[in-house]
Amino acid sequence: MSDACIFCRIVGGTIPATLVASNAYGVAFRDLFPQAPSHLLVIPRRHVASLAEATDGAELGALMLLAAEVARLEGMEDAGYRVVANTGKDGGQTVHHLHLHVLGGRTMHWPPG
Ligand code: DGP
Repeated sequence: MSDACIFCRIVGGTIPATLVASNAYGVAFRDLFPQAPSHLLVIPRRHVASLAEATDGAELGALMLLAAEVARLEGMEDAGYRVVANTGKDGGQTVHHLHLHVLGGRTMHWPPG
């Protein structure tokens, strides 16, 4: 847990966020700058800087299951949705605490920008 990390502070409750779901390993909340009608972020409770730093398969599995759960809660299961982990500079990562974007509610395009 780092006081300098926005997402650690959301986990700790010192920065407000709209929480949607959680499990033992992670929490899911609404993105402050949504890029789709439904845009959630799924993050680990402990500080992991990015997917490149991840080492715990149980943690990553739990985060993916939480992403699927929030997609179900948002009613996106049938129409589909996208899960993205921007990683590092070329990946476009701006917050250096591992997070899965869960995007849906509209048709996604490929290739991404
Ligand atoms: P990325 O660019 O992949 O690192 O995505 C970071 C996302 O985090 C971006 O979509 C905006 C979101 N975000 C940044 N600061 C906050 C915040 O304080 N609260 C919430 N809910 N989302 C945030």
